[in-house]
Amino acid sequence: MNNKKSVFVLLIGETNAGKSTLVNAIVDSKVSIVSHKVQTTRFKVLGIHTEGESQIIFIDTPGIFNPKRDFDREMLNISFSQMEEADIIAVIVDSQKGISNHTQEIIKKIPANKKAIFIFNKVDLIKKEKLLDLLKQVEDSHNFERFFMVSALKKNGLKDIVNYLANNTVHDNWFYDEDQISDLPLNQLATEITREKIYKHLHQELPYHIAVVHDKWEETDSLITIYQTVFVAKANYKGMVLGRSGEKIKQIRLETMNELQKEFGKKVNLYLYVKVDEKIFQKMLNQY
Ligand SMILES: Nc1nc2c(ncn2[C@@H]2O[C@H](COP(=O)(O)OP(=O)(O)OP(=O)(O)O)[C@@H](O)[C@H]2O)c(=O)[nH]1
Ligand SMILES: [Mg+2]
Repeated sequence: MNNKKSVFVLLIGETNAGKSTLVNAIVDSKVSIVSHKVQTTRFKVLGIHTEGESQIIFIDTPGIFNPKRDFDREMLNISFSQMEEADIIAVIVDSQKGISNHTQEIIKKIPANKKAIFIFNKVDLIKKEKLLDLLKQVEDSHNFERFFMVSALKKNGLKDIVNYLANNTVHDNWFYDEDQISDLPLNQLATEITREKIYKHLHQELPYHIAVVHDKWEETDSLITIYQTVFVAKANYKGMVLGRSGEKIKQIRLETMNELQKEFGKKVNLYLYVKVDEKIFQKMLNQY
């Protein structure tokens, strides 16, 4: 095809707004993990959607949280510095939660001449009247090109976003192959899915003191064998991850294997080791 066009779109918004859910829904695959816990996304992930001549490259960022701790401040800086590089900025909010101070802060940081759109997500959870109210609150805050009201979870309204972006490309070439949906290496996708399952099964603060690291990948025609280490920051966390007689880690492993099998279209065997490492928080920061 000769008229290849593309655009880089930075998704930015508070943690839990549904950024990763939206990217996954548009590219129709899991490229970024999702959970109901805050700060699920830890590093930027690309979700690539190519349709006809247009390639839309979404940059899914770690959500903005209360930047009290260094870790959060670090993530916040990453997102803001990316605003300069993106072609279009998409601010996304959880409509049920409304327009918080954090969201106002995000809006203020958008460079004045940068094209931006606003996405009200989770409209499945609220009444229409409330949306008008929310719209009034942000209408005049930046010169937003368009406002979208969607449910990323139910995949409602996403086509409008895709159409708009496909019509607002800025580059005369593609940056990725037509069938590529992410820039995440498969071994990293695998550690991310393990992390997602750990988040799902553990309920305390614990998940933020965890890192999943890829150790080894072995592949034959019919089987992929993956070895990963789950690092926890304190000795007593190890017991929580393992669960009584190892029940919890067993379940985490099974669910991860099932999902990886679907993603890779091949049988997967996963080995998970749990290790204590007090400096894991520092190591996580070094991943960026
Ligand atoms: N009801 C409803 N829930 C949604 C919708 N979109 C996302 N969610 C849920 O909101 C939660 C957070 O979604 P994520 O996609 O992980 O949010 P995020 O903005 O990527 O969060 P961080 O990575 O922490 O910044 C998950 O439990 C999703 O299932 C939606 O349109 N409607
Ligand atoms: Mg996310």
